[in-house]
Amino acid sequence: MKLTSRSVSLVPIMATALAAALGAVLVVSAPANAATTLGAAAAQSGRYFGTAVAAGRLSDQTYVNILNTEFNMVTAENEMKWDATEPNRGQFNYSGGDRILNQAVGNGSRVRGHALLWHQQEPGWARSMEGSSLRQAMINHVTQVATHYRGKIYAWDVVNEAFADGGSGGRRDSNLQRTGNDWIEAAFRAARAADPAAKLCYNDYNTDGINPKSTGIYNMVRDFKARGVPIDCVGFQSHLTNNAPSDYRANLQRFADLGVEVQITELDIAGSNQANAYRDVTNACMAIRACTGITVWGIRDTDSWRTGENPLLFTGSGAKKPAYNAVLDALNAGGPGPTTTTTTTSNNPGPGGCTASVSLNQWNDGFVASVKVTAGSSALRGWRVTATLSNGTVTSSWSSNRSGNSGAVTFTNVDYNGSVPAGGSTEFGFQGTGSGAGLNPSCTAT
Ligand code: G2I
Repeated sequence: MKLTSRSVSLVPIMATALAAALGAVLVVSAPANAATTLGAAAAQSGRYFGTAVAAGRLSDQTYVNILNTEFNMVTAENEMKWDATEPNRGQFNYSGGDRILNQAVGNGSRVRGHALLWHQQEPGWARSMEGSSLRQAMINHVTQVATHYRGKIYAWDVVNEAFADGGSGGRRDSNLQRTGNDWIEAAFRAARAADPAAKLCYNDYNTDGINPKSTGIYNMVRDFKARGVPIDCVGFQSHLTNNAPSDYRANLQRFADLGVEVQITELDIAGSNQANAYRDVTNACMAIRACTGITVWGIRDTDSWRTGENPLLFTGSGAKKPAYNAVLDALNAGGPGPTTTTTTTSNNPGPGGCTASVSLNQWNDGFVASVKVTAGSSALRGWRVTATLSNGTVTSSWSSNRSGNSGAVTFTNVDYNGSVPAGGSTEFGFQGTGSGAGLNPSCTAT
């Protein structure tokens, strides 16, 4: 049986509440019945543990046994990329991606989509394109693929590896980039429109510490948040050798502080310090509530793209390596992940009215709230949402004008999201310190 985050995530909360009620000091110790698989161990704190999967290996029994036992998130290693899904312009092929998705779903796992746009593994027809025709083809690709998988993907890597290595902190040159600097936000908006339920991530490598490249991405995410471009998560690939950078955790934390989830998306670690480095990376994720999960880039060393470097958790014959035990122990000892609650308040939803619902990510001393404003049976020309913070303070907000930062806080539309068609919706958000409990949003058409 798989543990679900819902069934287990209450345990630490109840323990904390009990300790608080008794005025006791909460002694944290390893759970008496530590989980024995990576997925179950991660689920104890509301997180996932995933792997990249290659469709061609799904007929290998050793591979499938480990996959089904240990992991509860799956990424298609190549099968959802542009060259695989749209080999000819306008002709889509989902066979490999569907095979991986169906296998995962049949096993109760969720799926990370990888990757809608990447300058590598563009199909030949797109590689030879530029300018506005490429922009059109690229947006069509995002729309078609995200629509095909609508409602089935936990998070999409919407754009992969768009930043340059080295000290510039800027974008990498590619035909995608040459269509205009706004290509990334255009892709995110198209993905959101096609699959509103999927979390939308930007994913890259060599971003594992605080460096010019990760800072360039940080600035982009901050700008997206400020302007209401829909981005929910940042993926840190973490293809490492020997050690994670010493500021690995601090780097994840600064992104989390922008109000996005952070995910470790393609972890593999070569070198003699492997087990320790895997432990450090896992501990870093466990220490950040907005770090929702870890994905390793393959199961056995022989499945790795890093041929001969043995960077994974299982040997070629499928035995658990010391790095496996290091990760399992760190997951079992892990701190709490995000608790997400969704509340909907429906007031005056009829003609001229609107409803507001809030999805709240709460951790010890802070929260991120995403609020969805939905129009009633007639279109909105403007809206106002009031939410109550009895024990928290708003530190920043996006896609809205705000008045106040505690008590009854009012948010109104900005110029680009005031018009909402009948039955349609738009989102804004805010983050703060303290508790976001009991926000109880109410919406009024203006
Ligand atoms: O390069 C490592 C990863 C870096 N981040 C993005 C990931 O998508 C990327 O994954 C790798 C896959 O692990 C490889 O399996 O992406 C490579 C492509 O750049 C994948 O390699 C390709 C080979 O280049 C092709 O020749 C081969 O047909 O794998 C294909 C399928 O086996």
